[in-house]
Amino acid sequence: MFRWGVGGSSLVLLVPPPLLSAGVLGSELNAPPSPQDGGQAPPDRRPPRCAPPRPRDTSPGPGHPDGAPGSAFLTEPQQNPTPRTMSVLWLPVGLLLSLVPRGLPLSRDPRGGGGNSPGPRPHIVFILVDDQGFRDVGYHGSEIKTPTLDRLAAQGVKLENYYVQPLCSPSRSQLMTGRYQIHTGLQHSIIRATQPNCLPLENITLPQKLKEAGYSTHMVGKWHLGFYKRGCLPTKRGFDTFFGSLLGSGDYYSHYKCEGPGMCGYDLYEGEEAAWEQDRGLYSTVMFTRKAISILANHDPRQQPLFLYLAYQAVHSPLQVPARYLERYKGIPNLPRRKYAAMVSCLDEAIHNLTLALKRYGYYDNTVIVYSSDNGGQPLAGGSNWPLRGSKATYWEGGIRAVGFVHSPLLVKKGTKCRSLVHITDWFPTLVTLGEGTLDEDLNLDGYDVWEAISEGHPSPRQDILHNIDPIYNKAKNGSWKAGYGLWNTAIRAALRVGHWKLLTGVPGYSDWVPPQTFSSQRLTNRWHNEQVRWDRGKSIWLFNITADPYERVDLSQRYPHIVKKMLFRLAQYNRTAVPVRYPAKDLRSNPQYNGGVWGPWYKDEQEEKEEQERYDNLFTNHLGKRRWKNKSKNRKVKRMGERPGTPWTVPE
Ligand SMILES: [Ca+2]
Repeated sequence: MFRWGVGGSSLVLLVPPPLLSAGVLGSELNAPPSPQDGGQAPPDRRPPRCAPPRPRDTSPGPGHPDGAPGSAFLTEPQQNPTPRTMSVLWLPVGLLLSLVPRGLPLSRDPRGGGGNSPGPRPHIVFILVDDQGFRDVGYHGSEIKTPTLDRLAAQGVKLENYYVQPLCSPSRSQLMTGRYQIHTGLQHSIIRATQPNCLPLENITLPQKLKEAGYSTHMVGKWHLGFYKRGCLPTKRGFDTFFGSLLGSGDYYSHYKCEGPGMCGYDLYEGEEAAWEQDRGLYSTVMFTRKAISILANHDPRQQPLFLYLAYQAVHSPLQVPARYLERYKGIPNLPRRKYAAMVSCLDEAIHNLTLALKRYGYYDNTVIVYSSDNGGQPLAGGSNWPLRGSKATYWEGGIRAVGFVHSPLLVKKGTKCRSLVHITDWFPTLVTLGEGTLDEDLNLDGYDVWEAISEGHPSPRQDILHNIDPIYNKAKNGSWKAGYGLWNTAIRAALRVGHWKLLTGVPGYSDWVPPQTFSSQRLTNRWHNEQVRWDRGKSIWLFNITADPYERVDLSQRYPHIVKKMLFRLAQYNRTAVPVRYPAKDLRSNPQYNGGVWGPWYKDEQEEKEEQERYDNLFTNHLGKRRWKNKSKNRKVKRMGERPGTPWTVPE
């Protein structure tokens, strides 16, 4: 048993039992039992409602007695070409027409179906929650009560093979662009308040595409995609209106955010100006919900489709919550967990109110609600990803496998679970297509249109996910080119999913399983106490069959080296498409004291921007390229790749 102190309390670290037979995921995943691959999950005899597509040559089968993937790994990874648009209506036309309020404009027909498929374009409400752990929703077996989320998910489609990125800015950048981080330059960490950095302007955003398609676009809540110049602000990136914080994770009541000693400022905006008049001590979950409801009330749903991006500050630390929500959780002895649970309950109530408003103001029948966490929970701040491994900021499942569901009267198959791979980049093409916007090839999307997979249970077009390649995290002491068979330097932090398989290299992050912290109300058996925490000392490469072993307990990298090699080769292929990392040094001019006490743009003219761009272009060092040239491997392909342009460049921290 291992213990550490958390806020004066004691957090007990245990290893989960071998694939809980009655655990959270035991009934959620339809994993083929494969004892060799760590799979001991009970077989799920129910027919999958949204069965995962059989990956090309990647699933165990007669041709591959070891479950070895085949030629799919040798295929050049491509940025997703123009995703498919919907080929069928998701509701019978008659029923759709019955939902059309009088006066609603008819849709354009982007499907090339002759232009005779009238129907209202749906309103889209995207709810992004900050740091909600995989287990922190009622329907995943949590002690936290979330009746609204449970009901909305149960009546919609639960995404039970859904992935995001392990941190705030990375997930938000991929949601906004539909592109992997290696293709935007934001592959390293978050965008910090003091950095002259933001989502690069050459990327077209989701609200820009929906606005172009005729939507009224509104953002409420946390941005966290940079603000050093005005061109980075949400209202310059496609949103008609913005009310919220540029950073998030500030005080829930005062809306002040400190980035360090002497670096504090107000962080609440209306449009492009500080919303001082809102500084009334309102709890942000309540304040953002009221604002969202106000937007709904002041828009005519019959005249124009609406896109509302509601990005709550909750349930990220600091752990602050109105006292009345704490009353419900007196039985949770761990204080951070108790506060966190109360914050989730407040959020659940907020979404109940939002749903009521959607109905009251005439949106609901023609609305698609997407609910998603932005990354895994942080156990030190009350979150729980149990029984998944790892936590927020790691590439273990606990960092990237997220709570997510879609709720909408427009879904064809309601009350189902989608077990197809879905990734946060998929919302861009999915929602733009739903909104009948255009998806040009030059968008170079990594996401796929997954609407038919979600709504109708069709196979998903997504076969793999590049979780990330972070060339700045390149010093795993056990990593080497040798460990990567000369194909990849395993000192570099990277993670890739292909079909059932997941490969990790470098240092994936905190690697333990953190159990629920409510021992007084849980029946835990002593057998959990007898297992050893796996520290994975000396390793720099792991392979898991996630379908059979979702808790990443059995590393198969030694057993299946041929699969490892194929996945390493694929990582190297992805790496060739990467752009330089944008991670500039701190700029002290960002201090709010120079900006009227507010976090906000500090670049004042174009000359400054030009100089910054030149610094970015000229000063970065190509660490990866140098390492490749030092590599003694005889693999000619690797040497050729080192010569090619597009190798990630890194900037010293
Ligand atoms: Ca987050």
